[in-house]
Formats: sequence, structure tokens, C-alpha cells
Amino acid sequence: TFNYEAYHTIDEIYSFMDMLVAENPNLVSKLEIGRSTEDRPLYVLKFSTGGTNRPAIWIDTGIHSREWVTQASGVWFAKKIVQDHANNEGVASILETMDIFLEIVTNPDGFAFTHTKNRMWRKTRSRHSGSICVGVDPNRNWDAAFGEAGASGNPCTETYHGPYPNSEPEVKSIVDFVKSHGNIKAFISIHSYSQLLLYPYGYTETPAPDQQELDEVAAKAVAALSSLYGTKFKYGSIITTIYRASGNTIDWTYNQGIKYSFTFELRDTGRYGFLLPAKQIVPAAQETWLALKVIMEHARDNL
Ligand code: 0X9
Ligand code: ZN
Repeated sequence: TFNYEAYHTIDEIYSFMDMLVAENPNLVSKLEIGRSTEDRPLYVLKFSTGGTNRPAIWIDTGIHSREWVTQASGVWFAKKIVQDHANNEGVASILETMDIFLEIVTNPDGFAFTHTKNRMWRKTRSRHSGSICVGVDPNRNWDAAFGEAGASGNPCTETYHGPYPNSEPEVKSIVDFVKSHGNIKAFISIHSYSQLLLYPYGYTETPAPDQQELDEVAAKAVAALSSLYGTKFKYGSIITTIYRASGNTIDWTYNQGIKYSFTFELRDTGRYGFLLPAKQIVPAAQETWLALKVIMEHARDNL
């Protein structure tokens, strides 16, 4: 049986997914939405109780490969969805009308690299002519104010936006999936660390048209989160809460019409940073789940 209180390799996580599908074929299926630069499959778990193209919730973890608590939390979320469904509690009622899509290892090449070569690798592993430096920041590569202030044109930096929007197959695969699905109502991209819940925009100080509603949902979500272990999350727009970030995931999804676009920065606030002790995986996932449920229920109630 799977140890949720430990960090795992990509092979272990892919085996976990196959096990979950095999044991719950009526609820869980696995889609391959594309392949990474190094030709690893990009797997998405689909949780669905039926229907066709139901309104959906998207959750991704690990788009920045070194943020290990996020992939580990993604695994825990997958198990939690299955358990809630079996016990007819929690998220079960949401699954009556909506599907959930969960991409756990969103940047598999980077993730493999963090296990084998450099634990602090953040970016993808693509190569671009004219530079010896490797990788693009997959949270600057989206087609929303691409290449503007809040990203770097230098391939040797951590926030390199890439040669053009969606140059990274890990990003392009999600873009294609979101467009072809056409019925995604909430999009939640999970990062670490800093303990934040953020909504658009990252590229402009102009408030998002839905800022007031998003702020109310965020306030409720962080209150639910802190109710479990007292962990404090700040919330607000990306640009006002952390810094300007152009070409980021949720600015693009929001501009596609996905109103409930949020991004988390999970534990901690810097004591361990990206190297969060494995003992904190389950508590971090549990508390985050409470916030996710608030967002999912709000989306469900506002279809
Ligand atoms: O700089 C980033 O990409 C994010 N911080 S991180 O430490 N996870 O790299 C902040 C950007 C804001 N947007 C999202 N978190 N999606
Ligand atoms: Zn990140």
C-alpha cells in the first residue's frame, strides 16, 4: 500500500495512478493529454460519475518540479476524492454534477531531474537554440501578456518565458485540453511555498472584473484551511500579493472565461521552503483540501 507520508518518484506516482484506476474503474480514468519534451506521458486523472462533458474542475500540481509538497498533495487529493465518493461524503455531492481533472506530475521532466540531478530544478527541460541554458519557466509561458514585465527573456534565468507562448509541450497540452473541453468552470494551479491563495491578475494591477467575488471566495477558503491546524494563508491578486508575473497559468485561464481561476502557494513560509519535511505532507494536503472544497462548492453553486 502507498505511503502518503513520503515523497515518491515519478514511477511510483504513475504506478499509484494505475492502481487507483484499476481499483475504481467506475469513477477514475487516466487520460494522456500529451508528451513532455523528453517524451514522458502527461497524465491527467479524470474523476467522473457519468454524463458527457460535464462542467469540470481542473487541479494541477507540480508544474514547478521542485515544489514537492504539491505533487505529494496531488496524490493525497486523488485518494481523498475516491474515499469521499465511496463514503458518500465531502466531494461526493460535487461529483453528482461535475467532473474533476487532476494532473499530478505536470512537469515530469523537471520532476525526474529533481530526483536524479538537481533537487532545486524549477523549469522544464527544453533546449533552445542560441543558449547553453536549459528549461523554460512553465508559469511564464502562457499566452497572457506573454513576454511582458514579470518574466525574463534570458534563457539562463529561473523565470525565462521561452521563445514563444505555449512553446513548452507541458503548457500546450493543457491549453489544448482546456480549449477542447470547453466546459471547465474552476481552474486551480498548485505551487509552493509561501502560504498564499491568489487570483488574477499577475500581469496587471487592473483588478479582474470578478475581483470582488474571487476575494470573497478566497477569504472563505483560507478560513476553512486554517480551521484545521491554524495555518495562516494570505490571499489577494497575484500582482498585489507577491509580484508581477506575466504569462502565468491562471491569467490565461481567467481570460479564457474560467472565472474561478486560483493558484495556491502551499506550506511553509520559508523555514524549509521547497524542502518541506515529509511529515508535513499529509497535514498540508488535508488543510489545502478544505480550501479546495470551498472553491469547488462555490463553482458548483454558481454554474
Ligand atoms: O514565481 C512564480 O511562478 C510563483 N511562485 S513560485 O515560488 N511557486 O515559483 C508565483 C507566481 C504567481 N502565480 C502562481 N503561483 N501561479
Ligand atoms: Zn511554483
